[in-house]
Amino acid sequence: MSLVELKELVKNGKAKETEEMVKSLLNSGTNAEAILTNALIPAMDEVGELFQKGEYFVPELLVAARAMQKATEIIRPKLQEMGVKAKGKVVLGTVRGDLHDIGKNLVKMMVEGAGFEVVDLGIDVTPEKFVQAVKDHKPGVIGMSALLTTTMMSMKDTVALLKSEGVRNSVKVMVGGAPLRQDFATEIGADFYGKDATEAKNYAKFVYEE
Ligand code: B12
Repeated sequence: MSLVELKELVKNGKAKETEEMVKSLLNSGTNAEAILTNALIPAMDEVGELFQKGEYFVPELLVAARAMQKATEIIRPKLQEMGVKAKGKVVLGTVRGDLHDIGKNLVKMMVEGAGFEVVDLGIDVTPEKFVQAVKDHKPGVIGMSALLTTTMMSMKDTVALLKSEGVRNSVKVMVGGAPLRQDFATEIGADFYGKDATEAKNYAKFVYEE
């Protein structure tokens, strides 16, 4: 029973075994922060790398995410008791008119896996809702996802509304989704275009480390 073994279980998406191992590690006195920092986060980092290299596909990501979720459910209350703070806050959503959320959920999983708090606004999120969430939650980053060429333009509207509501400078904007490219992100005034969930996570880390 070790953190190395736990990391392997999460990487391989063994949810039940992950849950049991986390419980027994806690019972034997391993602290929750060590479990998060030395096993769970590195596991998701490796999962992201395997995905980028083309060795893992969406199903492997999803089972790893489920194992990670089981583990975090158990340790979250312990972390709160210990006063461990999230690394930062990220607001995520799929844009107005768009119901595709598989990619957005993968981004959520990687960003949460890296120790951030994620406010997930779900699908079909209007520019008004994004702006309201920025005002309410004061995230360092917002991430918008779009899978339809027809809904991409809503990202532009959101950036414009952030500006006209005077909150554009308080938050970094990242965008992603299969039909997007860097030139579109640049054109609409987003700060970052990420081609996958790992890039999203790395950008959130970059923003909070700056
Ligand atoms: C699954 C799917 C659906 C499901 C969605 C289920 C769900 N809960 O998401 C359902 C059946 C509901 C659906 C509906 C429709 N779909 Co659809 N759908 C797809 C499909 C097959 C897969 C999309 C997917 O999940 N990919 C896997 C994920 C992991 O990839 P991803 O989203 O790109 O995310 C990755 C990156 O892009 C990035 N990323 C994503 N978001 C973000 C955000 C940030 C901030 C960052 C940094 C990175 C990032 O990270 C992710 C992980 O690495 C695609 C075809 C395809 N093969 O892509 C069509 C597709 C997207 N759909 C399409 C269409 C047309 C539709 C419909 C209009 C069909 C219809 N006539 O009803 C409706 C629209 C509904 C709506 N209003 O949104 C077209 C879009 C064409 C276009 N260019 O606009 C596609 C391309 C199919 C096609 N070839 O025609 N769809």
